Amino acid sequence: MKITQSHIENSNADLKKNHMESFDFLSNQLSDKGVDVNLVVEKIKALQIAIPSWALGAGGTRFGRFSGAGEPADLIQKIQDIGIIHALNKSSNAVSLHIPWDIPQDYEAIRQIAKDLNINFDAVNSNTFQDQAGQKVSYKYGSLANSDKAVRELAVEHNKEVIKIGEKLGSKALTVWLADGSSFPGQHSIRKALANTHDSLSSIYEYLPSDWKILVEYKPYEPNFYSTVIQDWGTSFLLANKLGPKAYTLVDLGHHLPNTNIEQIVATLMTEEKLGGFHFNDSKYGDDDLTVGSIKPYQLFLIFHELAQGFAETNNPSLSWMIDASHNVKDPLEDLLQSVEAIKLAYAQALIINQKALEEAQQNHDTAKAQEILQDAYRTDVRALVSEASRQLGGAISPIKAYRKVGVRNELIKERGTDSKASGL
Ligand code: LRH
Ligand code: MN
Repeated sequence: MKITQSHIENSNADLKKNHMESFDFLSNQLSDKGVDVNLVVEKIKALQIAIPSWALGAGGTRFGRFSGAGEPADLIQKIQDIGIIHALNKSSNAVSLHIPWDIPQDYEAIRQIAKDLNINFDAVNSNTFQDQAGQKVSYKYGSLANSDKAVRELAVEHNKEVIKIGEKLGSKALTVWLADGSSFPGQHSIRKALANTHDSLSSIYEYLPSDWKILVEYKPYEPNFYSTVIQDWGTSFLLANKLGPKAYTLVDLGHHLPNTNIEQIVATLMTEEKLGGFHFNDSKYGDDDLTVGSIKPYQLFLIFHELAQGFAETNNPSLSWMIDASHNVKDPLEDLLQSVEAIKLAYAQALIINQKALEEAQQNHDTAKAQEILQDAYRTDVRALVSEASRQLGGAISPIKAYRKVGVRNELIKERGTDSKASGL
């Protein structure tokens, strides 16, 4: 099924009057505070978030998976689903593929469908955390870090294959996340594992096309539960620096130990111009891969505060903005629509912060005033700004209301049946 302009107009017709009143009221309030509302709306319109190809079906845990209905059964249907999301919110014009879960069978067909739906190809993800059928050696004890040279070589070859696939689709970045580590003290040499990883990444780096980036994703634990070779931002940053100018750190919001100050990590990486991108999600405990902004919206706001300032005051290059989520109970497309909305809301709140007044308060060590300035922006209901940005781009004032009004899931079930199952996590 495809979202048509009349689908959008039907949904917007119900909401337009209230929306324009809210937008006008908010615009006047913000203009009185010296905010350039048009500039803020333009910046929100320019923000595009890539959708993960592995999160368009129901996710699961080791305790089970409750399959959804009308799931995309192949890559073409996945790109069609991302086309539905992008048609509704005009802010999801890219897909991030995971290989081998989503190897294109017909490149020309995939490129054509993506082009028709205005979908680009963001970073491609390698996978050396699962053994493939017929694989000669196993990744059970690691891949790029493995003490066994043959395993490391296989993992390096896989990453080169992933780059080749990405090149055929127009992608310009490779994301490497390693499950490599140990679950018991003494299981492997922590220093040798890190040295092997650097060695292997160097071989991949040499193979990287000149206009590509390699995004090094870190994670403190799972599936290994004692040590993970690339466990934190410092290790990723260390490797990215050793590899060279095309290597950057990727921040997955769920990959931090409790109470980690993620916005400080973002600020530090931007100072070093080594922030490469994000895997947005939210979590209460571990790598829960929940809807963005569903658990810690204030943290997301503080991260976008650092991003907005970082882009104004550092030369950190443009980022790969991507979601990485898993949907155990929600409709995957609704979950992704809510995540993109939450990201745009946090960005809008960050863009209306009175930076000048904040710097003055910081200079005067007026901590209470600084908090007042920050939370004035956070406590401003900016939903009308985000809706207006979508409306001006020809999207839905409320993407999730439009999704339900059109009855997208029922249409997909009519087309695909209830048993089609999406590959991925
Ligand atoms: C690891 C991770 C990584 C992906 C996977 C799907 O937890 O965040 O980004 O490869 O999820
Ligand atoms: Mn991730």
